[in-house]
Amino acid sequence: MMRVIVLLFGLGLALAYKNPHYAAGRTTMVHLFEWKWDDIAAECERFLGPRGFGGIQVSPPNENLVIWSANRPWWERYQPMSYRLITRSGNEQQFESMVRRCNAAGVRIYVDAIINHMSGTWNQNDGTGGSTANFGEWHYPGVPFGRNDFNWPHCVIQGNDYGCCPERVRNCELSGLKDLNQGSEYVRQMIVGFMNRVIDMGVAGFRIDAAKHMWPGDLRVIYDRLHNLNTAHGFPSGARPYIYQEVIDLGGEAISRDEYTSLAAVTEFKFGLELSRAFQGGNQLTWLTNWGPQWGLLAHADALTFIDNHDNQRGHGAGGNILTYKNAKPYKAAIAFMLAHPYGEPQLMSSFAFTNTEAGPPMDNSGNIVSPSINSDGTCGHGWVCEHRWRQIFSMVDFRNVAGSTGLNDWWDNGSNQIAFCRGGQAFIAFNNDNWDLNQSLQTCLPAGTYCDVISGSKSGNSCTGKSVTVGNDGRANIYIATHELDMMLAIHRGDNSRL
Ligand code: QV4
Ligand code: CA
Repeated sequence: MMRVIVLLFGLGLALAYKNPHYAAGRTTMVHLFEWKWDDIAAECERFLGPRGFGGIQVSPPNENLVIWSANRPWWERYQPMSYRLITRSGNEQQFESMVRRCNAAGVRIYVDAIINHMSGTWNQNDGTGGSTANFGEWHYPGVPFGRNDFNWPHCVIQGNDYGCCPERVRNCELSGLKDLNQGSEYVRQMIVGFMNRVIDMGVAGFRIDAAKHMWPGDLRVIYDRLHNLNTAHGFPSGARPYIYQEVIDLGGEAISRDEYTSLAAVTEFKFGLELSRAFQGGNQLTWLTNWGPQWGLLAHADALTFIDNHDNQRGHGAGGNILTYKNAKPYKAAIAFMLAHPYGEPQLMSSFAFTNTEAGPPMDNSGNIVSPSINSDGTCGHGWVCEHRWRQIFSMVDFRNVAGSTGLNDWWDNGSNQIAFCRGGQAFIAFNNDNWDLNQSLQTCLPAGTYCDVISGSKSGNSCTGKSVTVGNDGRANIYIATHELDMMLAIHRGDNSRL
């Protein structure tokens, strides 16, 4: 009996960390990589809120090492100097104001928490908030941390450690980054203090960077000491933060993602890898008929899903041929499939353009980040890609919101690369990745009427700027997707933005 109660309690706690606590009717988050807090607040009010986005993962908000010797790369933000909220994205007031303004617009904020380590050793030791460090002494006065707060004996993770040796993966340094000992009571207090400070400011949860490199037992203690979400920001009382742990597990390593699913959600890296392969023709779309755990993916409730992230879009972290904004046609299709399919908790990537994989965000000569500009057609300039503002992508966020909690039904395929399916009686999508046209009468599960395809265009008054689809009394419609078209999918749904 006691054991059953303990088990149920443990299960309840784990589920508690797997709810993103989006505002009603919202389903999707976007990573606004390297954006400034003031720009994010404006984006919540002018675009993300009105367009139905659920949340934003922001870049690490705590003070990091300034690395001019590598021309201020994006990865300097993964080298903490303290837990003060001051970075190139903004200071504490700006962070707090962003969280308040985004929550007011119905958009939640998730913090990228770097709690495995501090910085590496460099010849410059200035933090973005003015803190210094004595690397040789493992001394970070901005926290403060000293020698006793790190793992000993000193060691650095080697490639083959991942195959054999969990203790080394967790207690040695990840590429020279000084490895904190989360088993220490003092270290836990510093980490929990930082996380609770931003929870109290109104954030809804965390990405746990490098979770594979920390002991699950230590993480459990840290998570269980976190405050409930702040009800003054619209969260229900007793709500636990949403936590998704970065564990790259493509198989074959000593540490598995399954060691972390009892704690909270986990990033599912196989998801983007498999969809990238399929939409580039390396696997037939027909096989997606049983997409989800049968493909070796995590259970639905455990999975934070995405096509690309800030690492693998530039060849850091997990390997594989990942689709990005640079390969737009299959990328948009893979994103559309992710957002149309009920499996997983989806996250979009919003990038700055790059050729050099180390390069930081658009910046001026002093290293200040340059804000994105917004063009008259709604796209971004000044070096920002803003995938979340691409019509084919933000329209699918709306599609997912409309589909809600419905399941998948009326799957159709042609045995190769043409597929279609419904989400309850709410929404319909078709894909054509064959090199011949799709021209077929298909069941859409929608009420009779005329609908605008939200991929090739949008609704404008009483007409469509792109294709229109006529659904008959039997729910069927003729679906046409030619190979020469800009996009390989067509999507229609109930609700104002598609139905004429
Ligand atoms: C260099 C040498 C080391 C030497 C060290 C001396 O390579 O041998 O010991 O100097 O100080 C950078 C540099 C790296 C440098 C290191 C230490 O690339 O050359 O070491 O800093 O200063 C990002 C980047 C890393 C970067 C790091 C810190 O991807 O290249 O390292 O930021 O700036 C695994 C993990 C997974 C991880 C992934 C990248 O399991 O957890 O690798 N992913 C997350 C983040 C990622 C981030 C980190 C973890 C670290 O998503 O963006 O790494 O916080 O798969
Ligand atoms: Ca560690």
